[in-house]
Amino acid sequence: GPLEEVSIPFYFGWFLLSSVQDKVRCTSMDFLKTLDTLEAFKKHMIDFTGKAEKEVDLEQYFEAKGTLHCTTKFCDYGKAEGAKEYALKPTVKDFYGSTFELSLSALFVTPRTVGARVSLTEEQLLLWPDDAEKEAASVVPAAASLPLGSRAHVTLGCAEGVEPVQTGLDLLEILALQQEGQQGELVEEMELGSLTYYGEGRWLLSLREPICAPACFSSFYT
Ligand code: ACK
Repeated sequence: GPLEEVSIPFYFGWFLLSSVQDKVRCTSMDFLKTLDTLEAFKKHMIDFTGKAEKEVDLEQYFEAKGTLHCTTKFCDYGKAEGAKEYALKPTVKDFYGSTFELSLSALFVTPRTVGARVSLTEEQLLLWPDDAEKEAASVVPAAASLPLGSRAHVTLGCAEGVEPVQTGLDLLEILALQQEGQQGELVEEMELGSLTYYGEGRWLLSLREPICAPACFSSFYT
C-alpha cells in the first residue's frame, strides 16, 4: 500500500554546514571581485557581455541559488531515471544523516555559472551514482569517459535564466578539455591558487589549499 512506498526526495546530496557556507560564499565573492579586475579577464570580457567595450560586474552577474550543497542524485521525486534504486541503496540508507568532510579543490566560472569542484574520497564515492557522468554525455560527449565523481560540485551562482543543473555540465566541459590534453592558458598565480583560461569564457582556479567543508548527507524536498 502507499504507506510502504518510499517517499523519494527532489534530490540527495551533501549539505554544507552553515558555518562553512559563509566561508565558501566569501571566498567565491573575493575570487569574482579579483577576477573582474584582471587585465586577462578584461581581454576576454566579450565572452560574458557579447559586446566589446562593455563592462561586467561579476558579483552582480550571478545569482545565488539557495543552500550550498553537492548533489549526489537528482531524483525529481522519483521521476528521474534510477531515483528509486538510489533511494533504496543500503549505503544511502546507512550514511543518511552522517557528516562528511568535502574537499573543495577548485573554483570555476563560465558565462553561465560559478561553482566549486568537489574532489570526492573513496568513501564518498560509495554515494556517487554510477551513471552521473554518463547521463551528461548528450550535452558533454566526453563526459562518459571521465572518472566517476568528475561532476561533483557546489553551485555558487547562476547567470540570469540559467538553471543550476548547468554548473556540473560546465565543470565536465572543463575537465573534458583537460583530459583531451588542452592545458589552457595559465593566466596567473593568485593568492588563492593558479588561474587558467580554457577559452569561451571558461576560467578555473585550482585552490592552493583546498577548502575543507563539513557537510551532512541528506535530501531535499521542495
Ligand atoms: O546545483 P545542482 O547540483 O544542480 O543542485 C540542483 C539540484 O539538482 C536541484 O535542482 C540539480 N539538478 C537539477 N536537475 C538535474 C539533473 N537533470 N541532473 C543532475 N542534477 C540536476 C541542480
